[in-house]
Amino acid sequence: MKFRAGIPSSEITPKSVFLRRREFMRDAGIAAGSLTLGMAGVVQAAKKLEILKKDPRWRVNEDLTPLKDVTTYNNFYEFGTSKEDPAEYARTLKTSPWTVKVEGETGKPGDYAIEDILKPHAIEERVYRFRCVEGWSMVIPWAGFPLGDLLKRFEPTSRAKFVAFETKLAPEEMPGQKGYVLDWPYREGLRMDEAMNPLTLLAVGLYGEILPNQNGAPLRLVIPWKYGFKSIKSIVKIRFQEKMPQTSWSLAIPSEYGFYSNVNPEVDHPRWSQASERRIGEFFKRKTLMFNGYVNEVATLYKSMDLQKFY
Ligand SMILES: Nc1nc2c(c(=O)[nH]1)N[C@H]1C(S)=C(S)[C@@H](COP(=O)(O)O)O[C@H]1N2
Ligand SMILES: [Mo]
Repeated sequence: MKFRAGIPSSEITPKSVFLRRREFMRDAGIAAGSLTLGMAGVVQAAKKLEILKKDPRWRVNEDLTPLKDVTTYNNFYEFGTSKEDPAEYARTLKTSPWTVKVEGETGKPGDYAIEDILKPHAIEERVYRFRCVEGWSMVIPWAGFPLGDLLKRFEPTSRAKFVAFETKLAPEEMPGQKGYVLDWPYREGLRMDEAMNPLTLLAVGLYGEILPNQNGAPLRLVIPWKYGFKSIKSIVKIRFQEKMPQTSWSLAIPSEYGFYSNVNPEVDHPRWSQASERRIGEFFKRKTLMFNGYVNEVATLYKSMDLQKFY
């Protein structure tokens, strides 16, 4: 079944769906920061996304975290290390034009314009739990499509065991990159089977709108069974490789952040417990769920692994 944000499919003709997708394609290529209205105050115009699918299978039945919190309480160290920094500073990130380099063990290496990346994919809305390693969590209605659907198009070779991702490197646009907080650019990676898992989302929006810069425009991962830092923002590179990729946080502090980083209430962070979390907007803590509640979807990926060791 297809839905346009809140409107049943019976009310939209295939043609209007097509036209609105074209509109999205155009809009998605426009930097949120360039859609400014007014003068000094810089008001960002929200850009509506065409949501074509809302499958109940991918929708957590819990209260959504308010849009305001999702877009003003962020981690995006390229713009500073405090939660308020990204909302305040991320407008300087230029998201158009945007090119993604695809390289390594792939039959289709090259530089792909974001329009070409997005073209064949229907945008769906998925409501996922999102758990930061620091102990807070949210419930966010993302808009995007399964990462695996994109990766298949690049025809990974049999040697592609992992896939690595990089965020844009542009210190003039991302002032945090002028300082050494992490070894820039921000890097992340997944094992191929994790990347192909249908839960793994490539997001282009949230709350029915194009991603605000602070949430990782124009393209970011959302891997809901892993701690938030795996969900890399503003992606410009995808590399298929045989070796396990280096990742920013495990490079920075290997004893605290591993490659897998699956949400696991039984494996504590060396400096704090991971058994519970604070859902943004709630007063009492709640218990953290194994794989953030996605056991049915992902437990088989790790069935023969010692999760204390492969944290
Ligand atoms: N490039 C980049 N991606 C990043 C980060 C970052 O600092 N830089 N922070 C990560 C962390 S720690 C979290 S919790 C999530 C936060 O995503 P949100 O701000 O959209 O909630 O983004 C992740 N992706
Ligand atoms: Mo995080």
